[in-house]
Amino acid sequence: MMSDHKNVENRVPPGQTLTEGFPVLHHGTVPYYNDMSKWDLKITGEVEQEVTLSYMEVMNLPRKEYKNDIHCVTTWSKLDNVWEGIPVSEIMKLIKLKDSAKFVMLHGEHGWNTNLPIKDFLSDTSFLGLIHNGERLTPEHGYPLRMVVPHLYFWKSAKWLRGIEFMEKDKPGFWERNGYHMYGDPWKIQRYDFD
Ligand SMILES: Nc1nc2c(c(=O)[nH]1)N[C@H]1C(S)=C(S)[C@@H](COP(=O)(O)O)O[C@H]1N2
Ligand SMILES: [Mo]
Repeated sequence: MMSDHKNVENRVPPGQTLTEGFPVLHHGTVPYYNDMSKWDLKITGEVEQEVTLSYMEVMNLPRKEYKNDIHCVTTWSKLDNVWEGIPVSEIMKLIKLKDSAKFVMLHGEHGWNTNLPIKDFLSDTSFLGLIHNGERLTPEHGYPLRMVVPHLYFWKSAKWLRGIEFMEKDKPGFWERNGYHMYGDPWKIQRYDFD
């Protein structure tokens, strides 16, 4: 996929450098699954009724195509990603939120997590990604399911997504507890908690 070179300058946030590759970045080990009957996606917290979706239930949810640019806090940006993913609105159809739900904690495999305001989670540019540039997510990039929140630094895009927890109050996730910004807007260069 070619970049739209005419507009590249206004698509790259300050301090970022373009990459054509797709770097792999995470804490801990890559999960390899051989039995998807043990995999599920849990929707918990400030909801009327918590929901657990099986792998097949998730795979059968409606999908859409998305195109976006992603910006990693370690300063690489990758333009023109094409994804197939599940709109957040499809997840929201399965639950009834309580009025108290104001923030979301995304839970990856092995307890890794990241927090964001509910408004950013519900943005119609946010989705649960399954396919990137025509290929099923590799284990390194989050197979079978990863969150994608392209308007925030890419660490908010939890790989190996296993849980969506709605919260009343904001709480720091893994990198947020380790000095990173609670919000992480690449256009405001919100890399660290003091930014
Ligand atoms: N579960 C999980 N998701 C994660 C991470 C992680 O350590 N664990 N790292 C985040 C960070 S810091 C980045 S930059 C992106 C990297 O995604 P990529 O490896 O697909 O480029 O994943 C994010 N999602
Ligand atoms: Mo990152």
